[in-house]
Amino acid sequence: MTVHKNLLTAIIRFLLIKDSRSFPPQHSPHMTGTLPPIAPAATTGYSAADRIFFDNNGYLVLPNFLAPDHVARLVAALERTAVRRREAVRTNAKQTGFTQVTGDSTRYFYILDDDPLFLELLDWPALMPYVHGLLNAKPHHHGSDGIIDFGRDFMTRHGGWHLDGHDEGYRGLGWPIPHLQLKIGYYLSDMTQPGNGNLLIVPGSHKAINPPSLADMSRPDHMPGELQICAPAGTAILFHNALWHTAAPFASPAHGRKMLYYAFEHPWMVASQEHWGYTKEFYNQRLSPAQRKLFHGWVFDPPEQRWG
Ligand SMILES: O=C(O)CCC(=O)C(=O)O
Repeated sequence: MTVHKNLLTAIIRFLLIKDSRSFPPQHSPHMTGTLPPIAPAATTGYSAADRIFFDNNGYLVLPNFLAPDHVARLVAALERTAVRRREAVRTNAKQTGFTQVTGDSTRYFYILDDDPLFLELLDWPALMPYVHGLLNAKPHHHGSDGIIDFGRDFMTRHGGWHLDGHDEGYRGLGWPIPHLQLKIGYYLSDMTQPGNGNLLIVPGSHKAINPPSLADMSRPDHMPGELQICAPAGTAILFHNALWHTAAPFASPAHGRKMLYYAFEHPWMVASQEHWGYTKEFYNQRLSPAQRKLFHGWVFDPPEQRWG
């Protein structure tokens, strides 16, 4: 009992001692962001249920997100641009970003100035509530790419599992890896069956402490817990940078896919250096006021002095 009493007195005395150290004056903390709002489903399509699903699983699938006629116009733009980009590769001409040519297949990066439809999709009104709600109320654009793949060009490809982001997926930041990028994949061809280069993910893996083994990552029969996303053309798939993902193998040389990817990040990140490849005219003249906000103010001439 005496021991307890002494201990209690010591604790009280300790709490009453005034701290004699001097600290520099502290400014009250300035909030540069707020928790994402949860928009009412009735007005935006984005709901609290979407948020919870994304938090727990690291992805969200929105089937038939783009209308069929919109998909058809995007496919035409994707094909037109592939022809132009392949020609730029062949002639070593300057292009924004870069283009990967594999046989007849083409994947090209930083596509916003390749076709007005690609720019229009950047801040597609139905998408932005998801970006605001899942990532940041003042998002910035991170990157974009277009894909036309023919199975015959990739029959020996497997593996490719990765996280998105610098330094092997921001892994140096520790666990859980923060949500720094939101990627959106748009299916533009029918991917209702597996084996079409569908997006292959491991649900919930954005919270995983341990990376898969190198052997698992290169297995042609894939990763424990994987999910191949089978969905129609027009589907949008949103996913967290720390979700393990890759493209599924093609079931036959006759299979194939057409896709677009867009990515967003926080406004205090610096985007990709490829953004400097867009022309001054693109930044100054082709972006709508809302689209300008998706880039840092310093890319404009004159620079816009603003935060976010
Ligand atoms: O090729 C694919 O569909 C996978 C895309 C991907 O891994 C990525 O954009 O980070």
